[in-house]
Amino acid sequence: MKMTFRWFGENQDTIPLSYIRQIPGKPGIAGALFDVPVGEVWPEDKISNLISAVNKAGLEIEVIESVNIHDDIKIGLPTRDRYIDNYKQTIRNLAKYGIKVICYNFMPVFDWIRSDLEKELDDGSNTMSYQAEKILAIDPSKLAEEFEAGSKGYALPGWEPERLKELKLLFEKYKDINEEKLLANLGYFLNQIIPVCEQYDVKMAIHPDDPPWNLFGLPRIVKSMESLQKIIDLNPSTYNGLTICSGCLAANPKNDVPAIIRHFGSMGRIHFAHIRNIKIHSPGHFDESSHLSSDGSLDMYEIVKAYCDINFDGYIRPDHGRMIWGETGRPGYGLYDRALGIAYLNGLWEALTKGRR
Ligand code: DNO
Repeated sequence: MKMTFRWFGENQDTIPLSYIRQIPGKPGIAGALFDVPVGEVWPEDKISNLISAVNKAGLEIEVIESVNIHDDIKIGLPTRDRYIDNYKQTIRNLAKYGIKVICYNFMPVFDWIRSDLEKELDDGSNTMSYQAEKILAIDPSKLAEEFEAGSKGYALPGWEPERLKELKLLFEKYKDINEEKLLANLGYFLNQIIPVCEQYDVKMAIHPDDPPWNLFGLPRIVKSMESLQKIIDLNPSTYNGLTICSGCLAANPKNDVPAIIRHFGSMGRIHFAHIRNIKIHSPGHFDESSHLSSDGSLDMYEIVKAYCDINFDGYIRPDHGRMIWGETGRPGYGLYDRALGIAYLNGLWEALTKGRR
């Protein structure tokens, strides 16, 4: 496996690349451009600046998280073809600079959702939390404002203000979209772009819906073993692959994450792994815990073992971390707890791989 660390760019991240360089094992970067509107082509000069900043710090970048998908593609509007053409050009541009994997998601309107961005835990750290009653009590048209207020000025991934200011209109556009239509629109998109991915050797890795259930009357289609299988079946190429996010999928306790990893991993369809732990208090109520098994509800040993057993050689990253030791920054994306996550995951990996000999 190839360890990575998510970084938001020079003017967007509180963490300098020189600090990431000091994390044991020198992780690669999972990066993105955050100043290109969703749907537009990522310009070569901006890609080149990102890559050179990372390389100058002595690090590599081969994964992009995310190139987001324009809503017209998800809704299946006639205008989608223009956005799909743009997406193809972005793939070509990224390939030119050595990018191997693109993580993306297909969630309508909202990306990941939490009811609290800085819940205080017993140990005094802060974390992100989800409580179904709180979410259901929120008017979805206000959710974007709440996220903006809670983010303390940090742009949150997938919560682009320019897109979300038209929320009512966006909801209106999705009114006839059910799970079947959304899946068909994903199939249309994949069948258009996968030949370009094959030609340019860039693998697509769809991220699960977070949380993995439908919300606000909007359909979600990336949430279980069965739904992941339907996506794999849309296009037979290995370039049509998955990001397996343990914390996302496990929010539904019916999802057996190690079994999902073994199933799709042995087919060579997992290209990116997000590993984090959550503490499930009751159905629909969880906090993001430290990565350690005993701090949450997931067995991280079993999860990492599943990746080891399939000889996973794709990219991995620790996922969200808590805010600890007084750190402040973009919720979920501080340095300390994620660096601890890396040290722990590397430890599990070393023990598992050496123990196998
Ligand atoms: C949140 C992230 C998501 C994820 C996208 C992938 O912190 O897990 O924004 O990057 O859904 O496209």
